Amino acid sequence: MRKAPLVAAINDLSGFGHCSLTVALPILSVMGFQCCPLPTAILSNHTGYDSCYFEDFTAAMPQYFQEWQKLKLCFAGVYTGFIGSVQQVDIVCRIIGELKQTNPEQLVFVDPVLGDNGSPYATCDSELCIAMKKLAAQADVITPNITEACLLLSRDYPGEHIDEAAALKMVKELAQLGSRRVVLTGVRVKPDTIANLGFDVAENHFYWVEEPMVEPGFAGSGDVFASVLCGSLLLGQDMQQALEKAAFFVYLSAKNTAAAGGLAKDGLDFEPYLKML
Ligand code: PXL
Repeated sequence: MRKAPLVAAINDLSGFGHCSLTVALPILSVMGFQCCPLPTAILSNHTGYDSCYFEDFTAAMPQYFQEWQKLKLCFAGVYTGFIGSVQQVDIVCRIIGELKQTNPEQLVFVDPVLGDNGSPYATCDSELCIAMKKLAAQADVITPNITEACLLLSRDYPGEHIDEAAALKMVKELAQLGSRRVVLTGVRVKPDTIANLGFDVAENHFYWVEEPMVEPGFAGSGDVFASVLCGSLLLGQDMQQALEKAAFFVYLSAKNTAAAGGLAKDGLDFEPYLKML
């Protein structure tokens, strides 16, 4: 039997609330990868609740990674999510550099987690945005939502509802940050749908995927979308197929979570659908 390819998942571990590593681990596992977590922080639950326990993992990250280096691991991909400080971005950039020496072909997938619905997360300041641009430049794929796109492009947030021309323009500007492919997530061109817009720089080609919008918007939906997209691209699927799979999985999970009365902050109950991946 073939050994499962390794993916290094650099993200926070939030014990409850369906986001970051608790989303990436099951999704990448069921898609056939050994998902190796490198936590950036450990939380009891994500920060969308009234309170949480938070343990910053910055000081441990270099040593933790050096132990992986002793094991001479070869990763098919590195997938980054929530990174809480400029110092952590520097550590992650160094890690990506070292991993690329072992496997120059490795997919570098960066979800530039900075904010949502027009609000930057508490950890996000202008220095972190500048640092995140540096990380985006090292990526093969970046997956900002509109809030994150505006933070990366230093421009005012226009709301989630933007027209198609504005979305295409935004994606092209994001590509100038240096990644080979860009996916702008959560684009609300029509009132009842939610779209994801991909752009491949080398092919100069746009990809557009749309699903019905399910209210309320569930926390961590972007993490579920990014995890499925990352797994699909690593499996060699093309951008259109990968976007469709990720968008449909989020839609199905959201439809059923909403029908069961799930709370927006508890995230997507995607577990019953994992086998579809
Ligand atoms: O899904 C984004 C995210 C990731 N990590 C932490 C968060 C959030 C969103 O609130 O709080 C810790």
